[in-house]
Amino acid sequence: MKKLNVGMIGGGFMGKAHALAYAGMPMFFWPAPAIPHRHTLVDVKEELAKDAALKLGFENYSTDWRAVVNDPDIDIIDIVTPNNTHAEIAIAAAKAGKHIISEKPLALGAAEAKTMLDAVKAAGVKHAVAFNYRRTPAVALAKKYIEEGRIGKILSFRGTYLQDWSADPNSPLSWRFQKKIAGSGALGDIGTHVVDFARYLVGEITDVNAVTKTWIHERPVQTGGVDKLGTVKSGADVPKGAVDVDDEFITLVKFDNGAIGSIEATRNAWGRNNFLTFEIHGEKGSLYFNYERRDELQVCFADDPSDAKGFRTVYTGPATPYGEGLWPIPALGIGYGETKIIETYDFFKAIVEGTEASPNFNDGYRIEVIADGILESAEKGEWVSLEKTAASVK
Ligand code: NAI
Ligand code: SOE
Repeated sequence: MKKLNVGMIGGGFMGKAHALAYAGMPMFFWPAPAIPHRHTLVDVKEELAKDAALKLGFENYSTDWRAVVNDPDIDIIDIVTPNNTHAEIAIAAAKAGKHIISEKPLALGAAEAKTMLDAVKAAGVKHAVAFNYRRTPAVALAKKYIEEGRIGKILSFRGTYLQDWSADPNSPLSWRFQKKIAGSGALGDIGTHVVDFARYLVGEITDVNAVTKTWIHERPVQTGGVDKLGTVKSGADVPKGAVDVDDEFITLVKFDNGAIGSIEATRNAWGRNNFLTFEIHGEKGSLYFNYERRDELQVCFADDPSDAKGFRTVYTGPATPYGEGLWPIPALGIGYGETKIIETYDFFKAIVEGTEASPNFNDGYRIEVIADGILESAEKGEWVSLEKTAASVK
């Protein structure tokens, strides 16, 4: 069976998730399209790279991503580093003829994302952006129902992504609060996952009207190289650094097919952990999903008998999307790891079969256009047409 050698750049939180997926993919989806070989892991310091390679099962380690990108033995470059590094690594990898999967958000903004899209198109390599939540079987089931016309023409989409890991002002100044590294705040970090749902399930977004807020303007500076998100609280005596991104945004949206909706995200919602949800209303029914109960899709069909009409729960399992590879009976439990395993399976299939991966850098670019539009709208206090935003990207 064909083997594809992976060079993974970054050995943090997402490094772990992607490494798990490389190990697990053939165990779930057999015969696998190709066997992922964890060839080389790169991180910024030798001790980080060596430790992560050992922990995550990579054969080699390096501190030089350029050398790995240009290594003729490497087939795939996997970018799991902070957002400000995605473009430089992806463009070099495309020039070296490597297939690329990049974590989200694709870039710091639409202009940078466009340079990445142009590079992969020119090189003719396969490219994917890691919006893995759409790989949750219940989300893929919602897509199937929509495509089958089970809820009819879509009228509206309401999407949220609410977390609380940074609601405490003493949680550290992660790179996620620094514009030069993250690009934006809750918008790029978690809001883009909801935008991906909206585009995947409903269609292209054409107009936005948004507000953004920064609630906590400074946070304790972290010591040590490894990002701790909200997990380590600091005392009052720790030096503070400025937050220059949004903590929260809410936007109205219009879709090109006439549907309307709203999208919101915050990391300051006490009690909400990974409250990634959507509710979709169509002319013939409604669908509701909440990632915190990710084995379930809530459905209501207008033609259900009137004495039994109302939301009911469909549990995902062997009969629902990706069920053939997952667990043998419904509701055994889908986890974050399985979404990454499915993402890897789909990406490897695209490479081996020569098809377009999805979501890919074009989707990543469009999502950056929408994110830029949201920031512009919040600043101007008015509706923004995304065609104009896209047209202004050189
Ligand atoms: P992290 O901070 O935990 O890990 C990043 C790693 O990259 C660190 O080990 C760091 O030392 C390393 N690194 C930084 N610059 C580097 C360079 N130039 N060369 C080599 N290594 C470098 O960050 P995390 O949480 O893993 O995030 C990485 C990316 O994944 C981000 O773009 C983030 O938005 C995305 N992400 C996506 C998630 C999803 O659900 N799809 C979940 C969490 C993060
Ligand atoms: C932090 O908000 C984070 O790790 C995001 O970066 C991820 O994209 C999300 O999936 C989980 O939360």
